[in-house]
Amino acid sequence: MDKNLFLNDLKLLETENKSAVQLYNEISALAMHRLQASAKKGKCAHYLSIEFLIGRVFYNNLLELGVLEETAKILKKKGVDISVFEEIEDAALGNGGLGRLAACYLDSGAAVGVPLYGYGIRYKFGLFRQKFENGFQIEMPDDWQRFGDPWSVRREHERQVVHFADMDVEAVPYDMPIAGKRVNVLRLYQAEGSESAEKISGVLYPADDTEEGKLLRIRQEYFLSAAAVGDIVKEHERLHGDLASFAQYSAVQLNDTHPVFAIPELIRVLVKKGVSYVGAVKIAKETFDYTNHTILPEALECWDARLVRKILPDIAGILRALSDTQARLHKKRGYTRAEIEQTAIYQPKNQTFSMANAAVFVADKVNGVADIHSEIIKRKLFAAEYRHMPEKFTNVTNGVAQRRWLMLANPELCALIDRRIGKEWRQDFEKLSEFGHFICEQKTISEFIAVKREKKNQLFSHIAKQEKTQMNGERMVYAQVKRLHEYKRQLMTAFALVRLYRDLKENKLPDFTPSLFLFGAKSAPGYARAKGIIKYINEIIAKIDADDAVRGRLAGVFVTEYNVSYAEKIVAAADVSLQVSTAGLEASGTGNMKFMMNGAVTLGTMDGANIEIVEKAGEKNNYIFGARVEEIERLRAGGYDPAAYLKDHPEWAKIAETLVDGTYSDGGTGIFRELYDSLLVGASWHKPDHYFIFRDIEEYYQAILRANADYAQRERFAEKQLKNVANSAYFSSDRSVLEYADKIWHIQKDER
Ligand code: 26Q
Repeated sequence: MDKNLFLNDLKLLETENKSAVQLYNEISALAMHRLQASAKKGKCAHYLSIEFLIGRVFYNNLLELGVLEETAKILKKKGVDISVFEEIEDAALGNGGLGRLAACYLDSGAAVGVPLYGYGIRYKFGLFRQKFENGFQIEMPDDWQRFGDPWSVRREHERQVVHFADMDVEAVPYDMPIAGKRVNVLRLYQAEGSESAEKISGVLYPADDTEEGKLLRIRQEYFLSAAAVGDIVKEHERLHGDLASFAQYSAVQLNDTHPVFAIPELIRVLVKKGVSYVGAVKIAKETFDYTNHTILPEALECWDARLVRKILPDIAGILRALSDTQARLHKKRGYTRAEIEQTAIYQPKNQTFSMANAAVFVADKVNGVADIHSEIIKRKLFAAEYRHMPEKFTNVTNGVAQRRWLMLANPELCALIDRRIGKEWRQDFEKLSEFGHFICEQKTISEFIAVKREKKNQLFSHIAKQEKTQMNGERMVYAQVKRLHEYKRQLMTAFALVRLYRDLKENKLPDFTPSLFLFGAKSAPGYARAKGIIKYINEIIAKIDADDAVRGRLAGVFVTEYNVSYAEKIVAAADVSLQVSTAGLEASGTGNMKFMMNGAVTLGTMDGANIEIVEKAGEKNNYIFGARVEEIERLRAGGYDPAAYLKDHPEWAKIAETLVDGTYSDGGTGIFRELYDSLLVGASWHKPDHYFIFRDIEEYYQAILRANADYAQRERFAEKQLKNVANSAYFSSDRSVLEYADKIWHIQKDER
């Protein structure tokens, strides 16, 4: 883009008497007008994802275009503060890590010059907006388009028809340019044509507890897959003609199993165009790669074959054929009968299609998202495939876009880094490590402490506005912000908070540094226990807040409507990043990286990317506690008994009792009792304390206290924090995307 053309347009823009929304739309349009997608040369990668958690694009795009500062200046001259656009909502077409990762990867692909194209669904409603009523989560629809969608272009003439047995659906693409060294495109499809067609792009993850819900989910997944495959094939034919060369020009990354219908769909399309079935399978095998993001059994998709057959008979047929092909091949390769059963795409026992097995069978490369996770995949989840085809498996540790998560989120810290090492690191993030030479300097330390104070003040004034809670800047800030899930163990933090409250009240912690525990999380609407945990935390916070004797030393805030923009403020302000999942269960985590970059120490378990964070920044600069994955596996196999731990630690037993002894009220819903039972009796199909809270809680509490005591020596603590900043370069998604390009897609980046 020619920056000057844009800036000239901007200078001519009339701003008087225009609302923020109007200006937002007009300025965005000026930038869009000057943006043109880069030409496709050579091989391209396509990233298929059911979620894209883009967040606010306005500032990010201007930053990527290199005009953010100038724009702010020009607007200021016209009397407009650029921060007015913060009132425009984020596009939350995703719910967590997997969707945010997709957004960071697109950002990085463009920034480093890798031709990487996103394909997703343009949901009418994003992830619900959250409110609390009496401490309970309330969900409201997120009509994100009400401010307009100036960063997308509807491509009317590139619409396609997606066929289901009972209806045809129009897939209309909306293109969002992703600017950087090159301009890539995120193409989101909207379903049109009839009322039932429109439902397909209605909401993210519709409830699937009924047959109708399951069918809708299958329709969504196929809709995305078919539209993307149709588009990629058409583009290939336009640019290269011959389908035999398809895989030479296209890599398709399956972001978890949701877009796995793209596999049978590509085979279907190729066969229809005259390629043999065997030839089509071969092309598919060279085209697809698969990233796994979770090992939780309940998240591994298995679709009822009957349902797939009902609305997608051809696709069901191809999946069956593929499963037969697979069985023959595996037999030939010497898989045992048990291995053949485990890896089978079609599972005859329950008549389902295992989408993960389809992905693993066809994918050229299968990767996990952090070292430990990739090892678990090889050792456990896909052990049989790994035994026979070890070369298929690889790791790419996740990363995050430093442009959003450091440069936009924390310009104050960036300015400090600039003052020490110049500005080059902004283009070449690895250079950030040079900052390491300066972090023991008194001057750097005091400036860093001032930056943290400033970021806390900014966060606290935002919190004051949003949550009507006052806070001052002289507090240590512990933060746990992420999706609400039992394995992430927000409940364990809640117990620790109750303990802190009690110990402070009984004056057992005379030297405790005043602290804030910050929570942010949305619970899936149908996930009762997760919602119970939110209510429990809100009850605890309310009790502390009402207690004059403790309030000054301990506070909690559960922010409402936690989203990408809130996260930007929280990661910049926090001192301690709480990453306390049961070892082995958090595939990677990416919030942990965002906090690290901004100078929070990690207080967490040896899980996901925490391990690599600690490896880079040093264990002594972070706070590691809890059972390692080997111990968890032993406990799981050998009859873990939470009651035994509680016998040794009666104080924790008493705290667990607060779920049922009337200390906190669940408003008569019975959900606290259900949580209590899940820990001590076992509930649903799980054994008691399935996530090993009582194994880890005492160590967790001690780690919280250790960090708190260390913080009293503010400058020593700041050094630890700075060590984390200086060693965070590895966690840039620029590095991740280049690894994908190199190891998995075999794509060159643009050399310009
Ligand atoms: C599956 C079946 C039925 C219904 C829903 C799902 C489902 C939906 C969403 C399964 C998984 C997800 C999302 C998973 C996710 O966000 N995983 C996170 O991915 C991040 C990026 O790799 C990691 O950093 C996190 O550790 C991982 O939890």
